[in-house]
Amino acid sequence: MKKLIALLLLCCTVATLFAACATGGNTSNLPNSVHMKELTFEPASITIHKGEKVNIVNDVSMVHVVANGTWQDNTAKALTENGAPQVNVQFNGNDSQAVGPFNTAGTFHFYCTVHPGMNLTVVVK
Ligand SMILES: [Cu+2]
Repeated sequence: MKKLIALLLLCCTVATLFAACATGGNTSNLPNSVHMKELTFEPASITIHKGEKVNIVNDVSMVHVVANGTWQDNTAKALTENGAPQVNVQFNGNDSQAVGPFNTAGTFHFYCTVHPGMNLTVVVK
């Protein structure tokens, strides 16, 4: 009987540790996640609710710099859009950061300043 209780306790401890690890470092499955590949955001457009953030997950071992603006053809255009949070975030590879919160409804444009054509649209409802 004592052995059984000890075994149960061990199982509980392991399960608790596992759960803590699963929720600790990995943010790739949070709601409102946008993934960055080599040259693209996936999805390239995301719709969220007012007050929410966008969790940007860099799936590759590359530097990306996400800021307010857009690529038009191969020309980088910095933008200041009313109601958009100011974003200028560097990713160094296989990392993630949340941007926002987005407190104003509207359509906002972000780009990776490093990679031509790498655009992200955030629609806030
Ligand atoms: Cu990039």
